[in-house]
Amino acid sequence: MFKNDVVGVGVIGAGEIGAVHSENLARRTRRARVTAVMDVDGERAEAVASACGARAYTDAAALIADPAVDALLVATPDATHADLTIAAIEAGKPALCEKPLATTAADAQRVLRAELAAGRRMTQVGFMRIYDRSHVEVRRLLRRGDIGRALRFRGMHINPYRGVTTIDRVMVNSLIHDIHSARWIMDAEVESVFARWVPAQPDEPRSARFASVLMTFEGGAIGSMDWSGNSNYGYEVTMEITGETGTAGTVSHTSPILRQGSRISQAVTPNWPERFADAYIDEAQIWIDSILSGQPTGPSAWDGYMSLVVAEACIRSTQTGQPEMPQSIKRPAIY
Ligand code: ISE
Repeated sequence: MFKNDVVGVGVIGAGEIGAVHSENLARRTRRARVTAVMDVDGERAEAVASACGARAYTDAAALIADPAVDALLVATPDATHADLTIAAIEAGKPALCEKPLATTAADAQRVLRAELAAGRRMTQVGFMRIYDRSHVEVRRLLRRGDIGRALRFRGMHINPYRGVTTIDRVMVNSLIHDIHSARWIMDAEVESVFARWVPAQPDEPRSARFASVLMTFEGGAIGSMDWSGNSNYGYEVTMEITGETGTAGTVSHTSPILRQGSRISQAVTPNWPERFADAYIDEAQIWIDSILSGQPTGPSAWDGYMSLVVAEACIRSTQTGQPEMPQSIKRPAIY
């Protein structure tokens, strides 16, 4: 099926994350090559395509139909993710869809229906933190029983300033990572959420500077997620699990600790491409290997859907001021 046992990847969306994935797939991933790059901005498509030795497109349907494209990487604006992923499924081509899978749970459900019609999982969702080596190590300790039963999840997600955003977009686009991390590491669904936030602009009540979410999980564990949209120092993501006999947490930064002039200091990653550079590389390799083996792996469309179900419960909580419970459909057998 794959010429020379190499997967030809069509990248849809040549923006910041699309360029990261294109570079990784073209230069750092075994048995993959970028054969096509699409962007509505023809110059941007051409720039990324030429760097990969690929064909440039401005039309997604034409790229998806290209016989040199065996699989799709969807890296376009969030609102287009579901339609493009469905188009890939209907073309019989697996897709790695950047998070979020959609901007609503109902839209993500359309992707579930497309996979159910195809009779198999064909989509991996870009929750790349589960490939971050520090996150992988925490999960290994937890699964080995080193800290006993997981009782509490804590997620911290600190962003540098990238413009004013709303609390609704924070839940769907940014905290969606922490929601997936919580479900993944706790191996449990979220039972209830209580969300509060601090506006970034006093005259824009749903603008977001900080947000905090309290969570309960099926099985009785609890959790919290803290988000910032303007750190004034860089980018920091941590995940910490407290169990019956101890706590396991990720390492924020791996840069050297400098002791000098009566100060101790450590460089902080400026943003997500730097902090998760290795995770994106591992994510791409695992995705390509899963395509070649025919064994889907990683976050599924179901994970993409459930993360949005929880994100929408968080949004409801910001509207009602009360705890809210995620409401999902029954999990189909293929997931
Ligand atoms: C961005 O889209 C990402 O996926 C980053 O991982 C996250 O930290 C950031 O807040 C999002 O906007």
